[in-house]
Amino acid sequence: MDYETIDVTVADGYARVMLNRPDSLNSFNGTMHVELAAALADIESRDSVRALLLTGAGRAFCAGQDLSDESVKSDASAADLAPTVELYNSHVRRLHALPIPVVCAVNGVAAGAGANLALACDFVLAARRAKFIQAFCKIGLIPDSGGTWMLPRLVGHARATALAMLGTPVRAEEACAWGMIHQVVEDGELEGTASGLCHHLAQQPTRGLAAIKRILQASWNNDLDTQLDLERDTQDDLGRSDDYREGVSAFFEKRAPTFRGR
Ligand code: T3D
Repeated sequence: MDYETIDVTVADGYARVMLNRPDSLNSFNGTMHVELAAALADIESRDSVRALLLTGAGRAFCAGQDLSDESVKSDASAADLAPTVELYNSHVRRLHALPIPVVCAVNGVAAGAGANLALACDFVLAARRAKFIQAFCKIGLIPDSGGTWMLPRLVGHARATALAMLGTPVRAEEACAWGMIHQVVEDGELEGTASGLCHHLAQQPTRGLAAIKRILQASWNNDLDTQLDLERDTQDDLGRSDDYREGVSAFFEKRAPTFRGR
């Protein structure tokens, strides 16, 4: 499919989605919202796509909402932001629920909803030059796109409060030390490292990885007993998968497994 504001390619078992409005730091206008939603739906519908890489074109990952877009411009009357926030909510819900691993390669600054879209991904890799900015407080807003849910879970309440209220940029290295992201990569190596990770993930037992994603998410709302029961049921289900049989056979045959994601 051809898009105007994003580039989408599918190869090597994974999809790569690049936000592509570099002149406005890949901020979201209405078209980009529609196109990202369509691309994610398309990716979700393809069994052959077993990982997703999300990144940005140019020097930024994403500066959040395009503040010059008609949909959010405030004039004398109040701006009606709920419809725009709902668009981000649908992206976050979809990334969170996609039954494949999602890798975000944060190639530069990630601000506002751009930062929180990145944090909604399963693996966040950031170029050393990248910064994460909860820019919302500078314009009188709260961190949206799941920010108020993810930040305290990732970095704890005290740091989440400071990030949200001060909007101070967090450098990639600091974000990694705080447990906000998975890895910092040298600027010129980000694309290669992220592609290598996606290539690896696309050859793994996809159903098993999807179950890991689901069960870790579920743990936030479960007590230990409930989670133990869920682990038992999930393992029981995965024990019937082709990939489990293949993994065990390969182990005893002392060869590399060929997982088909089933
Ligand atoms: O509002 C709602 O609908 C609710 C939903 C909210 C979701 C949100 O994401 S709210 C938060 C929106 N984002 C921001 O507030 C961030 C605004 N941008 C910045 O603070 C800075 O641009 C950055 C810290 C991200 C980067 O700074 P810097 O110095 O590297 O670049 P710059 O010079 O500020 O920006 C470069 C260009 O991109 C510039 O355009 P120009 O002057 O070259 O023509 C700038 O206006 C444009 N740009 C950057 N961010 C946005 C933007 N244009 C529109 N919207 C943006 N968000």
